[in-house]
Parts: sequence; structure tokens; C-alpha cells
Amino acid sequence: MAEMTLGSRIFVAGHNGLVGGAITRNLRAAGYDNLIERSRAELDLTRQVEVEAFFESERPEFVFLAAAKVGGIHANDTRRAEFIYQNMMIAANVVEAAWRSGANKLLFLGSSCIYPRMASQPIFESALLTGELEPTNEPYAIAKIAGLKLCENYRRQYGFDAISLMPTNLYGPGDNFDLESSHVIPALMRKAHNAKLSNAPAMGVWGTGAPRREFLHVDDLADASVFLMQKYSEDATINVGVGHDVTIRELVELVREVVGYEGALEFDTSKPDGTPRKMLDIGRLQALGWKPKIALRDGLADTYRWFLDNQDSLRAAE
Ligand code: GFB
Repeated sequence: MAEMTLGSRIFVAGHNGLVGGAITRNLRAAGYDNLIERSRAELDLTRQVEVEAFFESERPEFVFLAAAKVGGIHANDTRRAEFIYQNMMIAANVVEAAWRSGANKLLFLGSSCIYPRMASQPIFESALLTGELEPTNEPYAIAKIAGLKLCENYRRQYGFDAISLMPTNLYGPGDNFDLESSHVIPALMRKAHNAKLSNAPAMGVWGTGAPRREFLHVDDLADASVFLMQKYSEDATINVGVGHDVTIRELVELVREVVGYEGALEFDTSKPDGTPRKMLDIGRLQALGWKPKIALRDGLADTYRWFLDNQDSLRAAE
């Protein structure tokens, strides 16, 4: 296994996104100073010819594949073609070009929503492909499973050191706060914030509030990603989570506390609940010597500070 050193040529695909941004911050803080970055306008990862040309000329040694088309339950459910097409193309193009151009190692990110909808809890890595997927995110899941299988099979056939991680639901600074397409944490934070400012008697919450979710701060994921790039080289994907979960109702109570909104909650049960529960078993990761550091309440406060500092640019971008 080739070692990633401070001078290694490292490509973080998706460095402007939630995950890629956090990995870039983590690497820079640790002293890695040979990072290769391309915005979407500079390099469209769904275009094979562009991706091949980029890898041939830049020849990155280490690749963090954090670029993906992502979104919350509604975006996944309604933009199904975009989610399957873009994620399959990005994974296939980048894994192939990285291997072909002689990269030392690639790290791919799956997602806990690609395990079977009714997987027994906590979810072990071995649950992959043992049952039916959650229908609201099946296209995304199929594309991500294909990405995982690319890594596994490029290892087997070519000996390419491609590994995959399975992060649980993520949140943190740099998240998407658009109410239609976002994940649950930024959506609830923005709704609570708007309700507080307008003195609204209640804020809306999708679904019943009963589903359970496990949340990992993106800075913890970035830390685990860099750790595993250095330490892990096996076929099997590895779960990255916190090992405990909360109901959506408990989450909204925490978000209200952080934001300071005391009105009522209105549950809109015409909106989907999605998977009833998805909590990862993180025994394998812990056995390697890594554990998360950021508690949910602290992470929510950190995310809300980021939202307050950036809300003008978020509004301008909409
Ligand atoms: O983060 P989220 O959208 O995605 O969370 P999933 C959805 C859960 O939060 C559902 C509830 O139970 C919703 O009913 N919820 C309550 C809300 N209020 C809101 C709201 O205002 N906005 C949103 N978005 N949800 C995604 C997958 O599933 O998980 C993706 O679709 C991805 O593929 C991601 O893997 C990690 O956790 O249900």
C-alpha cells in the first residue's frame, strides 16, 4: 500500500461540496499542500473524455471521490433519472481514469441508504445486497452500489487499491439549505429560523416524526476518510457513523433549542417518512482505532452558526 505523504498529489473530486469541502479543510489543516481541485465548470465528471484527459495530464496519486449528485428524500424521489445517471457516470469515469492513469489509491463514498430498507439494526457491512431498497432513494442507491462494486472489482481484477466507505446521514457547515432539495437537518434548521423571525405559531415537519436517523458531522467524516486512506486497504466497504440515532421528533426538538424557536410543530403526514431506521454498526471502524468526536448538539450549533454567517449568499444563490 503506497503511503499518502504531505507532498502527495491529491485530487479531491467535489471539493466545493459538503463532503469534499470538509476533506479539503482536513487535509490542508494536516499540512497536505499538493491538492488538485477542479470546479464543476472546469471539469464535468459525467463526461468521460474530459475526465480521462484530466487524469492523464494531472496524474493524481490519491483520489477522494466526494463528487456526487445528492439531496434529501424529496429530491431523491422526484429527480430519479438525474440521481441514477449522474452518480453512475461520475463513479465509472473517475474510477476507470484513476486506475488507467496509475493512481496509487482511490477512496469512494457510499451511503447508509444503500443498505436494504428493512436491514436489521444496527446495520453491519454484510447487509449490503441482502434485501429490497428503500423506494424513495432506489435510483441513488443503485448508482452508489455500482460505485462500490467498481472499487471491489477493480481491486480484484487489476489490483487497484480502491476502497469504499459507507457514511451515515451527514450534516454540517456548507450543507444545502434549500427547503425542497435539502436533507432533514438543514431543512428543519431553516424552517425553525424562519418561524422564529416571523413569530410564526408553528413550523412544519415532514412525515410522522417517528423515523430514526443517525447523524454524523461532516468534519468527522472527513477525519475518518483521511484516516482510512492511510490505514485501510480491503475489498469490503466500511461503515462510518456515530453508533446511535434519534427520532425525527427528537431531532426537531434539538434543532429548535439551538435556533431558539418555541412555537408548535405541525407534522405533514402527506410527506414521506422514508426508511424507518438506518443506524450503522461501527465496530470495524472502531477496531481500527477511529471514533467520532462531535456530539450532535455541538454539531448542530456549529452548523447554525455557519448558516447565520452565510444566509445572505445562500439567499442570493436561489
Ligand atoms: O435527510 P432526509 O431528507 O433523507 O430525511 P433520508 C428525511 C426524513 O426526515 C424523513 C423527515 O423521515 C422525513 O419525513 N423530515 C421532516 C424532513 N421534515 C423534513 C424536511 O423539512 N425536509 C426533509 N428533507 N426531511 C436520504 C436519501 O434519505 O438520506 C438519500 O434519500 C441520502 O439518498 C440521504 O442517502 C443520506 O435519510 O430519508
